[in-house]
Amino acid sequence: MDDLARLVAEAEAEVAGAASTAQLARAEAAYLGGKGALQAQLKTIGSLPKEERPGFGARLNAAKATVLASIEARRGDLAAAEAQGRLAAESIDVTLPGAPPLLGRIHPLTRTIQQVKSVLIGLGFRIVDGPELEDYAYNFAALNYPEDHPAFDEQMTFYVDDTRLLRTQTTALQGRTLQGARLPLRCATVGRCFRYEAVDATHHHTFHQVDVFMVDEGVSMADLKGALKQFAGAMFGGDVQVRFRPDYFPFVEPGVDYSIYWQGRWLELGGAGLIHPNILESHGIDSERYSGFAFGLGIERIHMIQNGVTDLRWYLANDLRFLRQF
Ligand code: FA5
Repeated sequence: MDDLARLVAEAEAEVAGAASTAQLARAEAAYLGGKGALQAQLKTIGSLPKEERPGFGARLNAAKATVLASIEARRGDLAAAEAQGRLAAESIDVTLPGAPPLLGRIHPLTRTIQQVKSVLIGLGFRIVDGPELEDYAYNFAALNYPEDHPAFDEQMTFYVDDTRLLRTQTTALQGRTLQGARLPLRCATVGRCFRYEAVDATHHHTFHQVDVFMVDEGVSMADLKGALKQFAGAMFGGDVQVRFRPDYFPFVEPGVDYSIYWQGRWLELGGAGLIHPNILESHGIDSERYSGFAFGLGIERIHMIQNGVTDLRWYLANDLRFLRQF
């Protein structure tokens, strides 16, 4: 076997043994490429006697054509097999059960807030928002808190600097709303409050309140009781009785805490009363002519009563086992 025949045999063996189109491409370069073994044979022509040169050229061309034909045939087979492999790897079994997308849901407190707002709007109150980072003045001073009164200690406060704090009660919005207000006025606000408290099953450092107040001529405790009865009835359902007991808040006179009779028991809900005349007067409202009521309560407390939740810490825990129940 001469050099040419040996090269063709070698090339064909390599082509037949190529396991992939990439390996085949390497074999093609090794024999037919510019620096390939068969191409190199061209350079030997010069060393041959003149009469042998045409014959050798023809045999070299035939050898290259033979190897090229083998490569093309092998490439066809390998490419088909590789395409088949890709299809198999990427195939999807359409009969498998689908993976259900994880659906989010509205947080129970958000839903309670939505319900509270919609009930209050139905009762004719306008929903107003106030800042969580509140001026000391609105949270305490404008609400008739006497300087150095023990009431300050009742609402342990996160102070941010000398004049600002994290509001301890949504009642803080009252002063902002009464400023330059046109009467009559019926407002409500819902939002987060913060207190520097020991956390337990009924107290958190972060919680939510709703505050409701109205100012008009001749507003009385009877109006307050009526509004509370309507509100509680809409929130809890059924015929709800409301009970007042005297309590002290600097911003109401008289001040009460109120309970509702619901499903056979008395439940304490929050604080209420008639807006203190000092507050009305400080906003230029004639307290001989106008009066107002205010009540406030915890949003968590509402959801706990509605759903029999016994520990308020769950609302901030973000535990899906709890949240998925609502
Ligand atoms: C007040 O905050 C008054 N601003 C309520 C008020 C408004 C009285 C208008 C008169 C007129 P009190 O501190 O009791 O009152 O809080 C009211 C409600 O907020 C409580 O009944 C409770 O449901 C909720 N609350 C208070 N502190 C916390 C706390 N640390 N964690 C969770 N809920 C709380």
